[in-house]
Amino acid sequence: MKSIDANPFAFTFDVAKTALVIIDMQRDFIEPGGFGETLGNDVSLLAAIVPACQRTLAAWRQAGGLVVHTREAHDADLSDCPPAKLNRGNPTLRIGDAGPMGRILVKGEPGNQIIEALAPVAGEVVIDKPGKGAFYATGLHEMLRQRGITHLLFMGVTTEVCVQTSMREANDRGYDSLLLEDCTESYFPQFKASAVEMMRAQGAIVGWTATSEQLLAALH
Ligand code: C5J
Repeated sequence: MKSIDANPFAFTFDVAKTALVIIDMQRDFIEPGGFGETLGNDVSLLAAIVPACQRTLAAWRQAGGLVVHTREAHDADLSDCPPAKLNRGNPTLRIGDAGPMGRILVKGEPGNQIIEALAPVAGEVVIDKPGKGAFYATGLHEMLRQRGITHLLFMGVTTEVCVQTSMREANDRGYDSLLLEDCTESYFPQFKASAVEMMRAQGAIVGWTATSEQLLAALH
């Protein structure tokens, strides 16, 4: 068993029963010309976490733990994108529109691929999710249960949207989850800070938080 002096108290886990879940580190959110930028955001804020994510992924692979990558992705006919999501807000390009990296948030398009630095390797799980949460309409829970996974380590973007939603979904399904604070980011720094605080408040009401350095130290 491994233990991290996490916030608000120690997080103890068995690597064999733990998955690293990397939320939506896809070009759509991290690179210019994707969905994130069409919503008016500065994507360089998110790109800044890539080195810490890379170090963590490399250490987790070395430890032999399960890796799950997610992508926010829709079918080409958008039949899995409800009008409420499609028509929300006032982006310069909507989901399904053609952008500089192909159709926005559509499966198989260049912009929908996980960034090169964190590209999945053979044996890792890749989940395409139509919602913000990784458990909605994906089969993720069943796959994790089949593999005996009880604990989840989260990183990815954005902290208060897809990461937080996925951690809350995981919590309600009985997983113990830890968020790696320096491996997650928001287009709004104050939203990240609040999301981190609220998830670990009230005795880890949603889950724990720690730094990637603490995880790496525990894995040695
Ligand atoms: C958003 C995400 N923010 N991956 N998606 O729309 O957080």
